[in-house]
Amino acid sequence: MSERGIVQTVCAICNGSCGMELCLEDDEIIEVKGLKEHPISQGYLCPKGFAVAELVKAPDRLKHPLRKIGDEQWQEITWNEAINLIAEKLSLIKAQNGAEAVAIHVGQTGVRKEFTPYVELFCNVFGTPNFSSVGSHCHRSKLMANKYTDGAMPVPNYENSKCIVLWGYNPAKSCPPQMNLINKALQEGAKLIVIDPRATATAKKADIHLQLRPGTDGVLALSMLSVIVKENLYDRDFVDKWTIGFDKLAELVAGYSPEKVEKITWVPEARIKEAARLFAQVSPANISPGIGTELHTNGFQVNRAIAILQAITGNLDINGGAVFVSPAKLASPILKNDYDNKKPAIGQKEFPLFHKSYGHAQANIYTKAILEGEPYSIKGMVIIGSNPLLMWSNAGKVQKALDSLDLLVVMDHFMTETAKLADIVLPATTFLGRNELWNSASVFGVSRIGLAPKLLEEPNCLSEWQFISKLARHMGYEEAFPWENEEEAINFRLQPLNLSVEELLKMPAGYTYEDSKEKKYQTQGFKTPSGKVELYSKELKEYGYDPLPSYEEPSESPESDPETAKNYPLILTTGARYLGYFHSRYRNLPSLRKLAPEPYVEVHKDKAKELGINEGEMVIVDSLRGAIEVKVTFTDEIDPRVIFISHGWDISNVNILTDNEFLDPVSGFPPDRALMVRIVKKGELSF
Ligand SMILES: Nc1nc2c(c(=O)[nH]1)N[C@H]1C(S)=C(S)[C@@H](COP(=O)(O)OP(=O)(O)OC[C@H]3O[C@@H](n4cnc5c(=O)[nH]c(N)nc54)[C@H](O)[C@@H]3O)O[C@H]1N2
Ligand SMILES: Nc1nc2c(c(=O)[nH]1)N[C@H]1C(S)=C(S)[C@@H](COP(=O)(O)OP(=O)(O)OC[C@H]3O[C@@H](n4cnc5c(=O)[nH]c(N)nc54)[C@H](O)[C@@H]3O)O[C@H]1N2
Ligand code: SF4
Ligand SMILES: [Mo]
Repeated sequence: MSERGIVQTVCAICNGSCGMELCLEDDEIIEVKGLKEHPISQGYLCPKGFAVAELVKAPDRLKHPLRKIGDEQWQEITWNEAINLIAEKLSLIKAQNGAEAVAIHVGQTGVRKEFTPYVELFCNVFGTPNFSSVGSHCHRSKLMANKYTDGAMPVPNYENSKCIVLWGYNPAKSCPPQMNLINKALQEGAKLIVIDPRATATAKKADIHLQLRPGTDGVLALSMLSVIVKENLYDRDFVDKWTIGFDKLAELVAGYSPEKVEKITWVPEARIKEAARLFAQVSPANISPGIGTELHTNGFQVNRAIAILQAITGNLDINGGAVFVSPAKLASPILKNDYDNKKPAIGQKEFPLFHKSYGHAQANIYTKAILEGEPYSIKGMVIIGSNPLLMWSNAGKVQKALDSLDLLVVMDHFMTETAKLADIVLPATTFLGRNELWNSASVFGVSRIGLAPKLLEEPNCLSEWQFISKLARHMGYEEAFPWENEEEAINFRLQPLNLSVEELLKMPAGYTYEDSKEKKYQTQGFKTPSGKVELYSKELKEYGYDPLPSYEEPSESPESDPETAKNYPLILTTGARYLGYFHSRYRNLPSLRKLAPEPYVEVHKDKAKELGINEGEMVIVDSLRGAIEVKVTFTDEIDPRVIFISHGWDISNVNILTDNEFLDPVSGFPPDRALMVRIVKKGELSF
């Protein structure tokens, strides 16, 4: 007899962690609902959450491990066979080229997921320093900027805020439960400033929208600082007691008057002043920097300048400002400094502070290692929950690199463009098929941890933890991988909290591990070398970087390279999020595909007229890296000098156009949001 029941869990697709209620009959999802009792999402689910049954049952889900036996020809194999083959090949590469010739990459799927530290542990015991994650192009540029300014990344506390700045961040699309909190604050009278090259729906409801040239965020921030310093709008007491380097900062920002910066950013001088005054005078206030500030060659320093705005206005670690919330203290399985060899990780030399901060390789330059043997060759890669062919910058080069590996293993739900290049493809469970801890600290500033339990059996699929632990044990690493199952491994992680899986299962709303307190720095100081907010960072200077958040033009801009701009006169920004998609995911799910059926280049109609192109026409967009064909749609939301293309499509893959040569010098992040391109009518460019 079939068994039907209602179960509660948390959606693990994005960081929103919405409460979810599923009606299950055996292993079928009969109904998906938002969980009304969930303290943050309160019953909300976005279209992706509602599509979870479609995802689980998608007819094109991978159902078996596969081994490539010819061009687009695959043979079904068992998990044991797959693990044997992978272990054999990894050992061979290690014997012939050294363990460092293997790189393992975990994509967005692994962010804050339980399996990720175990994958890193596998790299440790295998002996490769080349573990990398999506942190190579997501979030870490701003995390590092905050680390080298205030010691840690504070989380905006929207609920109590009177002024909210969304800076290259649009949670209406990227994290709706956060947008719901922001909307509540706005209803209670909070002011909204949006800094975005696009007049998004969020920008349209802002009190002030600064519509800047993509990639000029840094100089805009310096100019806002110049107004705040000149007009004495900063918190003098906080600055005197808790910062170092204010005089040097004041000297720097004095050179960036709004009058001068208007010409660079395209933002009218009066608006820059208005925004600076509003932000500094309405308290408490906070800034949420999004990926729009990070995916630039100057993204690290942009985020230093933003962090400084947050700090010197006295909005750090206060309710309604941005607060420091510790992550839950979990046991880490990662073995530090236990590599067989001492080869540096890929990117360690080029981006030493990135490596020092995370101990990881910088995936954006794997292509160089693979194709040019610089600083040494990578011969094998295991890619878990990532789709580099569509998501990594300079995709043409990425394809060449992945194609030339001796071994490529991809673990995914679907036969993605990247999986098609693999030697072995492994079918993963969805988040409903594995045990998963969730934590609200870094997104909502709430010190709460909980468990989303395994709810479904997904035949022939393994969770990532199961795969990596089976592979490790098969290769003789039982000592490092003593856990018999996922539950034991999670119990190990929970030890410092004195909690267990069993106990967490009885706490559907989660366990609160810390009381929130304001101004913790008054007793503990800031987690920087000086214990203060470092407006001037000696450590940055020691590493050869600018100790102040100076502004550099993007690597590709009409200002930095006017010669190239003559041929490539348009500025391309890419990747702003669509509610129904998650990067390259879900174009195969009908309920989501119908929300955005095809990719477009968005062009202002005045520019289209000038170029003689029509709505719906296929054109070629060309950059210094490559060219793609894409359909034109008109928009009046962006400046005529800027065009926008969404990311994640296999047809019209915008990452063919993006760059992985000129990267942010501190974080190694790629410039996906400000590049020089041109639009050419079809037939006018051989392709
Ligand atoms: N539905 C959905 N949600 C997601 C994701 C998804 O793919 N789909 N991805 C998740 C991930 S991994 C991330 S990192 C987050 C990102 O979430 P957000 O940080 O909100 O990122 P985006 O929506 O990509 O970009 C935000 C805004 O940046 C603007 N922008 C573009 N260029 C610039 C610039 O040069 N300067 C400024 N100031 N703004 C610019 C864009 O116009 C856009 O409105 O979203 C997460 N949530
Ligand atoms: N041009 C441009 N490029 C960008 C960006 C941009 O704004 N513009 N944004 C960048 C950012 S912020 C990010 S985070 C990256 C994201 O880059 P990726 O991490 O490569 O992005 P996804 O498309 O989410 O790839 C995830 C893959 O994991 C699979 N998957 C989903 N769930 C699971 C699971 O539970 N287990 C396993 N094993 N696989 C699963 C999906 O099917 C998909 O193929 O892209 C970056 N690339
Ligand atoms: S916003 Fe959507 S994808 Fe994100 S957690 Fe909520 S339901 Fe899931
Ligand atoms: Mo991201």
